[in-house]
Amino acid sequence: MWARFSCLVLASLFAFPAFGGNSKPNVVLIYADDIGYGDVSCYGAKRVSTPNIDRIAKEGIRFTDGHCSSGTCTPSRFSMITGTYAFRKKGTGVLPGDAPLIIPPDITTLPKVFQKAGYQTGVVGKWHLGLGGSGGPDWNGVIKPGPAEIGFGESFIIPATGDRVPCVYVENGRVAGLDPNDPIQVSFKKKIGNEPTGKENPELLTKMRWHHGHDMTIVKGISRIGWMTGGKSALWDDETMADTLAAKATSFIAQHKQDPFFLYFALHDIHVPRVPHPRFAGKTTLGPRGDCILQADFCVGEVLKALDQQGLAQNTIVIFTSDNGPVINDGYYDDAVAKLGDHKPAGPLRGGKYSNYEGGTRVPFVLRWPAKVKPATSQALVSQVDFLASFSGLLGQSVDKETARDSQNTLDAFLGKDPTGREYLIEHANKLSLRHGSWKYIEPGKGPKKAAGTDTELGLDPSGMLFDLSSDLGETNNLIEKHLDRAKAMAAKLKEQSSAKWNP
Ligand code: NG6
Ligand code: CA
Repeated sequence: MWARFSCLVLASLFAFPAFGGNSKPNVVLIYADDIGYGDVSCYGAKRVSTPNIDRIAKEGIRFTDGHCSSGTCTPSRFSMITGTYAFRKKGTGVLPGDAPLIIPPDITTLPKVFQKAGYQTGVVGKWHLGLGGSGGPDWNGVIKPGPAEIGFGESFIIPATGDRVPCVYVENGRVAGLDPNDPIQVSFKKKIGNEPTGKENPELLTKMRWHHGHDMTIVKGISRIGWMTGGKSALWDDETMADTLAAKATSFIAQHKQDPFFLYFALHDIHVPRVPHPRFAGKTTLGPRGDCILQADFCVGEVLKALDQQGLAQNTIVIFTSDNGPVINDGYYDDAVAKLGDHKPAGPLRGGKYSNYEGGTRVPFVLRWPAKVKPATSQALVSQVDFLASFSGLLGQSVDKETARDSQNTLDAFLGKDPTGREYLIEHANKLSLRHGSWKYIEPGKGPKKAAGTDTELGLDPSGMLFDLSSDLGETNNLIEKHLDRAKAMAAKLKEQSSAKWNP
């Protein structure tokens, strides 16, 4: 009997090495949309206060050099879920709302790592990784493959973005609240149905006017990207989106309080269209963009409250981070530019969403695990692409290097035990950059200095750029000529690390 007992003990130690047989921690990954490095108060924002995000930072670790993989949403999410940099695979840029699923269902993914370890897994919120097979999603039937096929046992998602049709939630593979007598049709190529559009009927834009793009079907007073018709009973309300998502997230937590669980809670805030609930509207001086930051913080607070209420806070890892840097005008007249004042959405960083500068991928990144992690600030270079290998390490699993090619086990950095983190990191926006310690090399790129429409600095220079972030965090002093040898060595390293394509 003792032999059997010790075998069991050994087996459980082997299975959960990092916590020596204690119960497995839950993981809640809260993924904000377009929230910049300087948009939350624990990173220095003064014009908006985010007490719940700040609470995670205060009770956990605040990373000052934490990154998403890309300057836009789809590739950042792709990298985080697959452990492979998105730029290795074609077709992983910002997707239309009717794109097929871009993650092959037969590879290891972040949620599958948890499933394999016996976790219940769920995704709530913005998806934007495509749905359905090569023909795209069947909006009026069962939508698959999708979240379930890549490892999420439960799902309640916005198919793409708030500014893309169809404006409906998809719950466990079906459009929620759809009346079969009013089927949905969607197109991103041509007008479909007789619904008014932002281009033809600007007088019907009761909530917000478009600035660039976003002139297609009007849904609930806002014109979007793409055309849709039908599905009236299933259309979401932009004002209640955050509450709807937060309620789904907290009910997932309550339902699974006895299980180990992994919840990927992908907020819609503060992506456009920024339509806060009336209780947040006008509560900052920054207009809807700032009000939606309050709303994002409220959602974080709902999660923290649910964990407290269920007695789960101690052994739950909560991460809050963002999918790309900030943008002020992303296509609607929503006062974000007019009311910006002295608020600095990227804090001390240059650029933002779409940009090769640090503002593109260096984002708020905080992690709390009261049972194991001491509160601290960490300067370690960490990336979301490493969640897959790091949680695999935590759960005693090996990583499939054939598929999760870029994910490294940086668990010690995530838990505050390693102050350095990654040796190298590739950042991706319209071009690739390489980080090595405090050095940053941006490969040569041609094009305008600023993006049309958004007015974001893109970080393009035909000769490439080199910065020493230890003395020049704002990337104002291009050292490429002064340190040509270093730039050449970094260019060679970047080429070596980025050239492999990936298409399983
Ligand atoms: C761009 C949209 C922008 C936003 C972005 C995706 C236009 C002109 N701009 O194409 O508004 O939707 O795609 O944002 O259509 S992301 O955060 O999901 O990557
Ligand atoms: Ca985004």
